[in-house]
Amino acid sequence: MQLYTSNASPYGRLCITRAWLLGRNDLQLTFIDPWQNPPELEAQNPFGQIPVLITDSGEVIYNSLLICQYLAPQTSNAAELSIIGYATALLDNTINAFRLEKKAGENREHFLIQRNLKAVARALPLAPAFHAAGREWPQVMLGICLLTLKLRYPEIFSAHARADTQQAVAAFEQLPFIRQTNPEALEACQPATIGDIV
Ligand SMILES: N[C@@H](CCC(=O)N[C@@H](CS)C(=O)NCC(=O)O)C(=O)O
Repeated sequence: MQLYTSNASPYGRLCITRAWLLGRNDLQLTFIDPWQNPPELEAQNPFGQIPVLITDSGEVIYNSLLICQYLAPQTSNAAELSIIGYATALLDNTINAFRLEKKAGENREHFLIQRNLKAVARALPLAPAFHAAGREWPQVMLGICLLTLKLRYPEIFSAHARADTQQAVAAFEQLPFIRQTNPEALEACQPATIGDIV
């Protein structure tokens, strides 16, 4: 199996972390910048986005949630889906704003950026309880999404996240598997497979 991803993509990081926690050491990693429109990526995903998983039988799956589900098929209960839904919306709102600001060069006052960031600010005090030591997937996913917000918009995170959330995220970002999957670590290491992330 092969995963197309990028060093900086939080969606790719979800898939890498999921595979790492599952011990899928043979999963091959190809790092690629989707914003350069690489033909190799567009040949696999005509929408030009990462992450993309190519299964051993040649099926192509794009969308991080579906890739994570494929890596470990399991039924989630309502409480778990509720956390996954919150984490997904938090990440999507964060990345939508960041993309408009940093990729499209829009002003922070752009109404769509404001809409996304106000939604994040409203949602943060209502975040599900987060436990840095938890290894259940909804908790790990929530941690990665909260950490992405903290990295992209630290002032919003510190102003609106509850104290317990901030403490747990601070502990989470020190965990080895989180340090090893941050953008700088991946860029430095360029792991060829999940097993190369040590
Ligand atoms: N909903 C998708 C979002 C994937 C996504 O937005 N990927 C970004 C990188 S973080 C990308 O490929 N951007 C290039 C583009 O949108 O053209 C998922 O969960 O996989």
